[in-house]
Amino acid sequence: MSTKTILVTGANGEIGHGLIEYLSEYGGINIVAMDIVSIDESVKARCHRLVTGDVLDTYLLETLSTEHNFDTIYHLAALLSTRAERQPTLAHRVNVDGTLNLLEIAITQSHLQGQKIKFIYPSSIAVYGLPDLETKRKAGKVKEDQWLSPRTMYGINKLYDEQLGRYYTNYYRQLDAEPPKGQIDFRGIRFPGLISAVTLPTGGTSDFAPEMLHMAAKNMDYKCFVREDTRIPFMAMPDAVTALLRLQAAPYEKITQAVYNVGVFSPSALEMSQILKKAFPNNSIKFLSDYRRQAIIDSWPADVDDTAARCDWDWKPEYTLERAFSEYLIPAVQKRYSVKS
Ligand code: AKB
Repeated sequence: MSTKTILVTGANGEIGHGLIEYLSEYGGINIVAMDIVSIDESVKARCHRLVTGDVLDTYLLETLSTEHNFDTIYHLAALLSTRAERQPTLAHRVNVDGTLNLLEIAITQSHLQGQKIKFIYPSSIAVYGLPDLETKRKAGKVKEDQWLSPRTMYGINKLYDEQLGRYYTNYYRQLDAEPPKGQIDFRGIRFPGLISAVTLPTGGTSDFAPEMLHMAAKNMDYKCFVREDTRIPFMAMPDAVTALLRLQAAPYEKITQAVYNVGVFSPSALEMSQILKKAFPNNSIKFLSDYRRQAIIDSWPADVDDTAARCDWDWKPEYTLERAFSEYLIPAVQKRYSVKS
């Protein structure tokens, strides 16, 4: 079996941790892990090479591209929605210019190797923008082409990046005498909020759910920044990683769209707190809505329609709400923080 080299940007982030753990167990893969901060010890040992650097550093990216033949690029680096609202121009640079830089590296790689380079991209439910709660309630499971008027810088960046991916896959330099066709195979997933037992996200707006879990496990009270009736879709981290790997592995002819919804469960914030209360009865969870962050969450759909992912590449989550909490999240955080319930 020939060894493949894979570039992972944002390797030290939440998805990066989970993805690298799985990839390193496959065998036959050299992982080049890049992040702006130095990479955690638990991830380091699993990688072929560690690169501390910025996706805006084109010199660094070009150097990497001369030193490795990348088969696939997982471009995970991004500023999430809450952080992006605080630093919108920085977010635009990292989320959009950074993605453009990586797409250019993928093009260079495909010239060098004479083959298509897979570009796997985590987009987000933040690309959706529902105008009010009544519309959100009526919209139900939102399809990929509905309600695409995001109200956050992050959502706008993600939506535009999806379009860049489509452009680089289908229309790149279309006016050249001999347009170079099909050099990039861009595939994106619009992730819901993600909940991991191992890491805590930073700078997201769906963070209330993982924060609630980790605070409960640490036996600490939590002030949840959204209303009790708040509802957006979520997914357990192992399913998010499986989705990326499954999309990456799907035959080219099966892929019918640049980006896919994947959803699993959509409990309200109150329902989630009740599940946690049963496992961790000693701490309190209070709901003190921050109206600005609430407005962002309210503009995201209550659920998504993931029929296309199910049909095209057999997407099937393993962790339903019940299994996610009882078999993965709660036991893993109990172990992590050694809390006896
Ligand atoms: C965020 O809250 O910004 C992210 C997301 C939903 O993409 N977790």
